[in-house]
Amino acid sequence: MKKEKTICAISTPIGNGGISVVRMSGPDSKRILQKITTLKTESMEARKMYLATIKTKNFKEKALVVWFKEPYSYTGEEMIEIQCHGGIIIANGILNELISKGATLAESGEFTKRAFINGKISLDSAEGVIDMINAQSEEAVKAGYNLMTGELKNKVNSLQSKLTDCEAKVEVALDYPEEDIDYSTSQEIKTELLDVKQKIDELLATVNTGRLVKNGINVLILGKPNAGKSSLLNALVGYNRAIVTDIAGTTRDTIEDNYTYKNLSFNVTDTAGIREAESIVERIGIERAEENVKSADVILVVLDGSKPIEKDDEKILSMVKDKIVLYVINKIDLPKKMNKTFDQMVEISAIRNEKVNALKEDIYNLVVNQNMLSGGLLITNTRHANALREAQKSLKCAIGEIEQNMTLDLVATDIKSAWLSLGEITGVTSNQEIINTIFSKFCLGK
Ligand SMILES: Nc1nc2c(ncn2[C@@H]2O[C@H](COP(=O)(O)OP(=O)(O)OP(=O)(O)O)[C@@H](O)[C@H]2O)c(=O)[nH]1
Ligand SMILES: [Mg+2]
Repeated sequence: MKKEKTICAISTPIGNGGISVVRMSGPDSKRILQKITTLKTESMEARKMYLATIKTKNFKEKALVVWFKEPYSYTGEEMIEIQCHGGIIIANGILNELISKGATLAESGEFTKRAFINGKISLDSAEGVIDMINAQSEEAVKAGYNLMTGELKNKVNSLQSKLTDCEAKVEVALDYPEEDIDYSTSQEIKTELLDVKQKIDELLATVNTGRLVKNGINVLILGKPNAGKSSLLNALVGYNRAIVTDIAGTTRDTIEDNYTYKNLSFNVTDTAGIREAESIVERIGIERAEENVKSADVILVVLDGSKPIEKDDEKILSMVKDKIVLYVINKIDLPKKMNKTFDQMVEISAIRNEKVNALKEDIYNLVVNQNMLSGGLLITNTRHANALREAQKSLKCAIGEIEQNMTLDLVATDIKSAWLSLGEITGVTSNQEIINTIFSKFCLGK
């Protein structure tokens, strides 16, 4: 068997800080460490921290060193962690020294990939790790944690084992073709398949909430020029992100920022005021605003409350049909001239920061299904959702075939397909290319 390379990387962010962590994983970890320290690595005990002098080509450092014995480590291999003083020069110097003594610089996500290959974690758990790291809100951390600790994996494994039982029953019947499969056996299989299908339905029902939790809620601000859109963006994010002037057409491009509310992340996009524009730059800006309508989870249509509805407002009202819309009547500090009311309407003053929190609450209530935020399992990953949908399709076929008394070979094939699709979630049936793509999106040193 080919000997694995020993890899190393800096696992902490590059920059000044209290400490930096340099990690090494692979069969030569301890030997390589020995070459750069006076510590007697032979007598090290696993998972104990040692104060060691580290010698590099150009400097010495006092660092804390831990050895993890195979297979009791993150990657499942021999591992060394060196906690040195924070700072780019020290961590880089140690890293280069490890490389000069035989280690190889790790690729992005290679530690976690090795953990997966060595059976320490499933593919979905690995994705949970990266979701935890990239989380923009506390709810996203919770969802990542559930994934990382195997909630989905356990569910998928139990569904797969139910399918294996069904398949076994079908195979038995196939082995005795002279005896027709009796009605009660086929009903039994059907009931079990329906049960698996139902459980997949329940998981799929969480996809939308899962996406909102993981990626944040896309809030798009639309309105005619000078309605106060950029003032609203600033009020929502809590600082002067966008330029505000009394000149109509101030914002030309889309401007994005985000805020958190009730542990969720909201991605806000301010846009160019919509009107019949003469300038090419402004027209492109307006097109961009229009393109954003599709991917918005909620649209805030900002109307100037100190003016009656105008032609430009009418155009905007027609653009947002079929979308979740909240009508924001701005400038309530001025005498009211707005002559129209809406079902979903909030009156605010963006520049005085009045009722902006109430608006945040309304946005939250419009898009968030609170029942689904009880800390339960959410499907946050498109790859998982697609695998579940594929499994669902195969199950529907299998159930239909049983109902129509079709040949059992077909039923067996479809049950197997559903099983294979589910296996892609945990990685047992995923191909190498998919696995490589997933890990390449990880950060260096993870
Ligand atoms: N009185 C009052 N004026 C406001 C309020 N919000 C915004 N304004 C004023 O309205 C003008 C336009 O504000 P912006 O936030 O730049 O408006 P906008 O919709 O982004 O405009 P464009 O970028 O040109 O499309 C500025 O002079 C703001 O000070 C408000 O709540 N009350
Ligand atoms: Mg603006």
